[in-house]
Amino acid sequence: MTQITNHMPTEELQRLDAAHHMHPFTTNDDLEKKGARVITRAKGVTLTDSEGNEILDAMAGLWCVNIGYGRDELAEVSSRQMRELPYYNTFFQTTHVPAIALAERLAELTPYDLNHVFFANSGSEANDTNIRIVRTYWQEKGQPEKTVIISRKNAYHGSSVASSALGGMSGMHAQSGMIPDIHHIDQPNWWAEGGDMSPEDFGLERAQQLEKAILELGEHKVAAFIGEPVQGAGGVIIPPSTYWPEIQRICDKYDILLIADEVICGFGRTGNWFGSQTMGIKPDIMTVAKGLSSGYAPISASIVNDKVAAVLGACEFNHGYTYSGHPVACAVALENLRILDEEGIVSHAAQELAPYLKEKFESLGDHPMVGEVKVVGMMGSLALTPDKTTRAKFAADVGTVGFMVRERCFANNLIMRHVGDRMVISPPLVITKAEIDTLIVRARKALDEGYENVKAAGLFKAMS
Ligand code: PXG
Repeated sequence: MTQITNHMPTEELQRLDAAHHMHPFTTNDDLEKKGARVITRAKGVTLTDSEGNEILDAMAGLWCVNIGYGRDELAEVSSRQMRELPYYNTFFQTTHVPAIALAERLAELTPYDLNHVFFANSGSEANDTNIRIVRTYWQEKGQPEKTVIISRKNAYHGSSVASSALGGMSGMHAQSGMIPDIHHIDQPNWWAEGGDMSPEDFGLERAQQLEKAILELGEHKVAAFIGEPVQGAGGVIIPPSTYWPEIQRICDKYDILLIADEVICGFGRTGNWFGSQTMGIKPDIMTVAKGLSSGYAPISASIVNDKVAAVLGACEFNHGYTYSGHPVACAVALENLRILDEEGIVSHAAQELAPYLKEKFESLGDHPMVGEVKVVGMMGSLALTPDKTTRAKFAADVGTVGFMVRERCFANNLIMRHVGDRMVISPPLVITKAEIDTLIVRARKALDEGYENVKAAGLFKAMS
């Protein structure tokens, strides 16, 4: 058996990786030609790769390491918990202290009467749970025909077959098909789809598609609406101010359960503990994951309000995972929440860092290839365009230019993602102002170099 360590040559690690490890959202055969970057260590907001490069991680991993890398406290609680009780389940009338404590803490942290927590291990699993929760809720209320869940195109709710059907990513639908009774309306992406409308009128129009869909499908058939307060994987799409109030009005009017998918927005990302608070939403159900443990352990939850819990609690809920409420993951999450709160990380990010990040990130708006720049709390995006005034798309496949800029980010030791031709950031909430300055310097350099490459490839022109 080969002993594989951090000290092996990068090419050897890449060769073994390409030979045996299938990566998510990757053309795996390509890894044989160009190996994956091997990350070996991380501290604060900085990753180190096997070549010794120090990379500023402006994506907090995959939108999750809110607390930053390298917190010993989390390693210590997990080791303590593993020694004391490494595993026990929460099925069949058993429980344990870490699950009790985390559920109680989440009930306290979440707004309104979101007081009841069902644990899972990933955002996908929690959203699968939500599908079963809302359908069971209406069955138990004697309205079993209410099964349809309305979602949005370009939403991301996970990668399992059910949660990806709930999401609105056509590439995922193409590979696994749909599940019954999911309906998609258009997203509130004004930059790409707003045409000549004002953002406010456009926001209303997109929200009113929900009402149209309810009336078309039949009020008696619609169970719930799901949305990310701010779409993350869709490109950090911050909806116009008119959007969420209208969605809320429609859900209230037709008695439709409202699910806020807070997997990215939760735990300080948007300038409050939850994106629902930033956007003024009052959900019946919240999905949380990622920042719940800052990615140090896999854990997620569906958190439901008193109304939903009262109905669900009366029946046996035929649902659960071996690792629902895993004691080690719960202990890690609890410690993460303690640190986020007691060290004032969420409030400092909201009051001090977010305005600074906004000012600096917006300064990139003068770049010839940058159109809209949007920031909410500690997440932001910029739209690349060949023509700012007309918000034109490039005369190339969507994502070609975004990819070219992302390549230059990588080359400049900055992790900034592209979603199509939008560049997105979501740094750890512990980033310093000096590190934000470094982020901006590297982003501008990547944009400049990307721009030169785009022009050289003859792509700096608008689609006709
Ligand atoms: N909901 C939302 C809003 C998410 O962003 C999930 C659910 C699913 O969570 P899990 O833990 O099952 O992955 C997510 C996940 C990207 C990217 O490329 C985004 C996510 C995951 C992987 C990649 O932006 N979001």
